[in-house]
Amino acid sequence: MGEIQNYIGGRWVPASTGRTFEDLNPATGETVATVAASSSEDVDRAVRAARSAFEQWRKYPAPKRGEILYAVGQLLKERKEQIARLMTQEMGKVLLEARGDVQEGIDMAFYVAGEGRRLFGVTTPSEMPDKFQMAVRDPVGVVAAITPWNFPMAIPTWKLMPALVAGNTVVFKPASDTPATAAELVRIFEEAGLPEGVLNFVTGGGPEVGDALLHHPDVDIVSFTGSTETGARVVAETAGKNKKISLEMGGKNAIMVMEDADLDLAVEGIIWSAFGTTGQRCTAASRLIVHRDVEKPLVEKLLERTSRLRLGNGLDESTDVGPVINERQRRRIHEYTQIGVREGARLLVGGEIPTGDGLSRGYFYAPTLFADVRPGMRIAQEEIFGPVLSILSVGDLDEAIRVNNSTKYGLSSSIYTRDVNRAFRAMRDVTTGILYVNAGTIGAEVHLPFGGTRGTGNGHREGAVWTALDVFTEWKAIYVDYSGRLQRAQIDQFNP
Ligand code: UN1
Repeated sequence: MGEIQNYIGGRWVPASTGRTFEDLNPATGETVATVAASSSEDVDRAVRAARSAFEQWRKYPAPKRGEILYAVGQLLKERKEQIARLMTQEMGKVLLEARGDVQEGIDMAFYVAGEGRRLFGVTTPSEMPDKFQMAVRDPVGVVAAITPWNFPMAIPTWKLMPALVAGNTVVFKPASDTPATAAELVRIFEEAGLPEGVLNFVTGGGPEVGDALLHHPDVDIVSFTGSTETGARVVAETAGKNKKISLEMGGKNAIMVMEDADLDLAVEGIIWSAFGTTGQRCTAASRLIVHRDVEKPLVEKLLERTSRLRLGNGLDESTDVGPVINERQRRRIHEYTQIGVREGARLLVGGEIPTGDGLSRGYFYAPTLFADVRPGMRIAQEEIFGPVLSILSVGDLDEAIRVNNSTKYGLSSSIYTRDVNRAFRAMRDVTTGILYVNAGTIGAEVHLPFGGTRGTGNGHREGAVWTALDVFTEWKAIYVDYSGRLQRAQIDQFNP
């Protein structure tokens, strides 16, 4: 069992409160680590450290900033297995997926490292003679990175790495359910030679640490991934404070299966997207929109596969589905399945807290399928964030797309069809930020834009560095007049 402290100005220090909280293993209830329970005082110190490091860091040559990220990538690669095991212990996802989560961090590190030698700006000709002009990206200042527990490595790297390569400094607040993986990442940055104060790490609750970051006058950017409720709070608390806000929130992602689809292929994608990570991805499939001609055979296959899924501790390589993150989330999931039953959906399997061997001490929930779900039902509209799939049937592609697009979220969708015309129609008409053809709703790669429309976000995208940089930089337009005389734009006429 370890102890996790804050990392401020290049030093590991306990919380100013002297208090700690426990990081628990959701599969066993055992303590993984004790963690600093910080307050606004710790946040203030961290923000000051970040602010004073900014002046030097913004002038540190960008290719050299990128080289530090490259070293981070190498260290992550060396420690992949050890970090994955730690992640499974504190987060619960099965080892195979924990390795994937660390791999996503490695991919991000190597990808963004190269950005140190790009950070492209724009040049464009002037309307005047003897005048040069360009636009360059400037770092903004201090970034508050507030991250969720479902991807304890990947999501922090999506935020920290583009922010740092662009020359910002960072205060990183990890989710209180997964601070140990986050602390490993910070230690690796330290080992890789990141200068003091450039990355700071403060653990603790949302009301204490999160709110203090939102209110701090010296925080320039808040990059948040988490629940829609907390995202709304980020917006409310920062209103009128002139901070840049980037939000990545919920999803109600759907897989559409057309009557011409390869059903066996679709079943693989549905099981993986609905029950992988125990349904706790923002991109998890929580709706299946199926053409009624193939509903019966598809649902039979799904039922068969779902009832064979093995629940258990994610460290056991034979486990398919780990626990959910904590008791509060499990209660919420169970409330939703009861709502589904009350709304008149037909519970096909699951909907309960399982009682098998070795499951009693963890927060397990049985993979759940609901049929006869109508588009307006709460289980078809609200994010559940657990292993619950709602099945809706439709008569054609247009209806499938309409149902798909009709929720307040807009993150990920998928279509299974063998007809290229239908695939292209879906590509044109689906309004989510991510769309998969003949694959499930999960599996985004780091170098494409990640994010969603409507209530999923506020217009920003992570992942792809060029879109991430729109959050972490400001454009500066620069005009250089080398004519040696006054040239007045829009007024002086050019005479050849
Ligand atoms: C999330 O859904 O919370 O696309 C992040 C995926 C992963 C990242 C998911 N690469 O499923």
